[in-house]
Amino acid sequence: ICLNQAGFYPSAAKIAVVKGTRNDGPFYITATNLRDTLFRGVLGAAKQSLNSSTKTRIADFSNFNKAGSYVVLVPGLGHSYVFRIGNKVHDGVAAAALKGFYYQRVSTPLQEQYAGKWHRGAGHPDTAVLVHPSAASASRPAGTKLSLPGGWYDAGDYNKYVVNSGITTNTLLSAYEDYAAYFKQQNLNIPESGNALPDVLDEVLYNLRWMLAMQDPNDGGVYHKCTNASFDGMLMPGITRAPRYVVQKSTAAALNLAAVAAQASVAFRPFAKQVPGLSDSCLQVAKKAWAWAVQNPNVLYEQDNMNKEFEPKVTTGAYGDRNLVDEWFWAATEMLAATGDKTYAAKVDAGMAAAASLPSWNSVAMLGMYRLAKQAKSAIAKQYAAPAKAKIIAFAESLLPAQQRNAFATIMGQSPRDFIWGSSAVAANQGIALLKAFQLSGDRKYFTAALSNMDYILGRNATGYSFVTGHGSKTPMHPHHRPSVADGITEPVPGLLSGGPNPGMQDKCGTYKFNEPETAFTDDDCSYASNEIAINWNAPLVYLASALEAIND
Ligand code: G3I
Ligand code: 9MR
Repeated sequence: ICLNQAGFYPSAAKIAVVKGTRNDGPFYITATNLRDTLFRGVLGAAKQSLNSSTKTRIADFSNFNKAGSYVVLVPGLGHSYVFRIGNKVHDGVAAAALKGFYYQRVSTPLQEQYAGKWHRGAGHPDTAVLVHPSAASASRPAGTKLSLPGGWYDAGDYNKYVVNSGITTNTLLSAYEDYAAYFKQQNLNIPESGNALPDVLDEVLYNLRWMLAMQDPNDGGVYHKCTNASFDGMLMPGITRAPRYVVQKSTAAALNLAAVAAQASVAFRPFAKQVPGLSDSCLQVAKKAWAWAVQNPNVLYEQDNMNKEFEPKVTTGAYGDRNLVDEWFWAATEMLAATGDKTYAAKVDAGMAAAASLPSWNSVAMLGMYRLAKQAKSAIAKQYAAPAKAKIIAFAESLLPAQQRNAFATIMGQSPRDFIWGSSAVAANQGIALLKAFQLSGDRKYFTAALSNMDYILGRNATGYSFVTGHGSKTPMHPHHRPSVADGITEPVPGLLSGGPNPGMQDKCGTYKFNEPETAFTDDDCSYASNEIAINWNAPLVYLASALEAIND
């Protein structure tokens, strides 16, 4: 019996899914003593999943809305985990997902008063990062030492990638822009809690300062990543002393930094007292990165080619996007919003024709649509708001019909193609698109649909896992996350979103029990393809959970 293991808002749709079709009679909502029956329903018709051989029946108890803790009981089968009905059922997940970023901080010790039993020493200092031969320039020859401390570890590995930091930081800043009041009252118990910045901006700042430093001030170009030559072993951060490098500059990195720095210049502008000069520096950096990209419009990061030419070979994550049309578009929308300058309009025009699609690290056009639909202060930007809004709503609308056919009654899983590396983030990003449509249209059906994907992430899925570490009754205990593997603590670092089912199973881990799209998941630390964690997956979880809380409030 699969359900959202955190719970349900009193007025929301409430669905549990019974796997298998043998039971077809009544089901009950009982108190946690399994005796006091509070609601009786009848299981729905058998459904064949679109994404595996699984068959299900749906237990719909939406009409039951009394606050409390309960289980779903199916005679002859058993009962579900305990769940709650109440307001704020996702408040804890929202905070934990954002706190997850604190645990990913690279160059700072995590003190016990903030990190609890997961306290640890500082990770990589990154104060003497070497310029890799692929990145050598006249002013910074190979071997030059750069100071690039801070930022978040990308994932279960210990490297820092500008491209993936881009969408991540954008998503967190957008969450703040869209639901500022919610974030202003949030206390994450991080070292900066209690200062005049909302915690979400303090956390973003920790990464932003590193991103800004990835620009070469001599020419405005941006190094693609700050990395070890090869992945560190499964050890605590700060233990290994392998040299760190910046590799070649890339257009994708320049455009990601331009977009994020432009967005940050707007977001931090009201906080001139707390972070003097930051907004202006961000805009300077953004303009210089853009100018570099204009001069170098299609410098791809092709790691294999780079390794044919330069030593040492670099074998860490590539984030090697080959199509930059969407990066140009996104960066142009942020530059336009931050400056109102019509020089950026040409690239916006060029990107407007594309159909809206789900955002991911290598497909960011939708981030530009979100920007255009929202922030239109200047006359030149205003003209794009209506078409962008129409595209976002059309995209959200296209997600809706599959929920009826879906054996788990979620938006996630409208087709097997939803189950890619990091599928949990597909669910979360669909949720964001739906909430954007809700914000733009006021139509509650999009909110309801987004909530179904929160249900997916927290347990109403074919694996039965809540994919957020530490949040739910059945959660990943062995994520591919170096600190969680190496720290000797039973529970993994909390608030991290596991990648989720991925039939690609590229890790060739031996413990997958199932291999169909929605079941190809194994809670094993060898499984980086289904059970790693990553900042670009956690960020949409932060957005989704926080927005649901803010809207339901
Ligand atoms: O773009 C193609 C698409 O055209 C094709 O239809 C599809 C079919 O499989 O594949 C698509 O490429 C995939 C690509 O992601 C883009 O989605 C690859 O198969 C897939 O292997 C690739 O996975 C990426 C993975 O790194 C391996 O490169 C993940 O998106 C990405 O999240 C993951 O990121 C890693 C970093 O490299 C290192 N740090 C950890 C992080 C998370 O695991
Ligand atoms: O730990 C790495 C993980 O963060 C990446 O997502 C993954 C794919 O690039 O690679 C992992 O590292 C593995 C490497 O690719 C192959 N040897 C085993 C490494 C992990 O144990």
